[in-house]
Amino acid sequence: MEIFNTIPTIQYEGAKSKNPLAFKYYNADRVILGKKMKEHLPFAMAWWHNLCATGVDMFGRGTADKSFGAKEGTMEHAKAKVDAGFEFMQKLGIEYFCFHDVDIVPEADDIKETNNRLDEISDYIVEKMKKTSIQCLWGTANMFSNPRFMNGAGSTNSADVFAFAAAQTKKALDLTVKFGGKGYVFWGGREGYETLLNTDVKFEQENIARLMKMAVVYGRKIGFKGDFYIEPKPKEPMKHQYDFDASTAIGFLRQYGLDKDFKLNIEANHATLAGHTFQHDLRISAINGMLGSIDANQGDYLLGWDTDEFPFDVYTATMCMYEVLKAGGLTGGFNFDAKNRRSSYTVEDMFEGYILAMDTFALGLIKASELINDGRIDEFIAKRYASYRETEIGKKILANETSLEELSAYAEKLGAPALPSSGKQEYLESIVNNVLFG
Ligand code: XUL
Ligand code: CO
Repeated sequence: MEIFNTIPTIQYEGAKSKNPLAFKYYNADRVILGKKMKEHLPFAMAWWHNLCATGVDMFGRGTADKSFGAKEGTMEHAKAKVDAGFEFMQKLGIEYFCFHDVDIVPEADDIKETNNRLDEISDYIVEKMKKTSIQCLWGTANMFSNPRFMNGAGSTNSADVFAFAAAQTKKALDLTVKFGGKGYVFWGGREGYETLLNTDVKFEQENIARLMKMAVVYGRKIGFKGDFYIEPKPKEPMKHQYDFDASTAIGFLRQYGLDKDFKLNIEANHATLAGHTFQHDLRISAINGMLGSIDANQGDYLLGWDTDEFPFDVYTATMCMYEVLKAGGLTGGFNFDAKNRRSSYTVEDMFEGYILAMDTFALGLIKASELINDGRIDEFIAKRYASYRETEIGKKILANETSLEELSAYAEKLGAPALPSSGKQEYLESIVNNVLFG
């Protein structure tokens, strides 16, 4: 039975189309830099926002009806969400989904019962996957919503809660493998703290690493060949989240010997909450060989929290795709960890959010490829560091063949060095506008 019966399959109609239910820029088979758009942009639907979130906020209950014709909190509802999700993805041409364990079934009081429900729903999902060839991008365990996780999961002060988190991680890994998922995510959830007056940071961080190591051992044992990911976020829900940003997460992974199995899942709105640009965290991940996957959304510069908006900012999407293209693509994909605004509560809004997001990233891809083909930025950067390649002293520095003594003797002879060449930021920004707007 068709659930979204007022919505057609969404087609590419081109930039001149005024049809709200059509793509203006996302043309799946269009080839950009030798690859189809859909190969550059493996888009994923986030189960939680799209099929579960109703627009509840601190001041009011939900506005959107996500019952899909079934009673909330039942297995019938869980199945209706599967039906709705697969129809939604098919109508948009989305080839992947991402999920938390408790997005796909209502959580029971007892983990054995929750796991039985997960077995039942995952059989149902696998059937749908076979029929549609839709795949799983990544799975994860929700170890932050239930009150037992108030002090964290891996970082909790309770050994029993730690054991419970391990049990949920095990099951979520089983499901990810059952779905053939490419990745497994650890978003820090409540792994952080509010005050050092009650917190042993070293103890907590070591315990998070223990949980992650057990996940790697178990995952590899059951045949998980994909990447584990940390998804950095600086704050919210905790004041101090341990996985603050890409640099912090990379340092943590290296410290605990997890860097061979883990990469990062970079979320735009998390990077901006950390006081970085999205592009910054992508670059830091990429240069460390850890750019795995992306949670594609955007925040609001006027609001200091995680608003998870559908991406609309073409400059940001362009610079994101510039990083992705330069990194040679993602091993993961683009998960729209985004939700409609509370007052956009209709079924059309659900589709229009994804159309906006997919078109924004398609535009970003087109414009990033144009920036690369234009070549002026690459050329400028290459010239900017030329003194290291073109002068004797520069070559020595790069070859690690000099010392403070030698450089100090050189500096004395030099007197005052000439100013370095101009950074030309305004000129470069005008190139970006020129490429974007012609
Ligand atoms: C929270 C967030 C999560 C993770 C998965 O800010 O981004 O939805 O992506 O747990
Ligand atoms: Co996310």
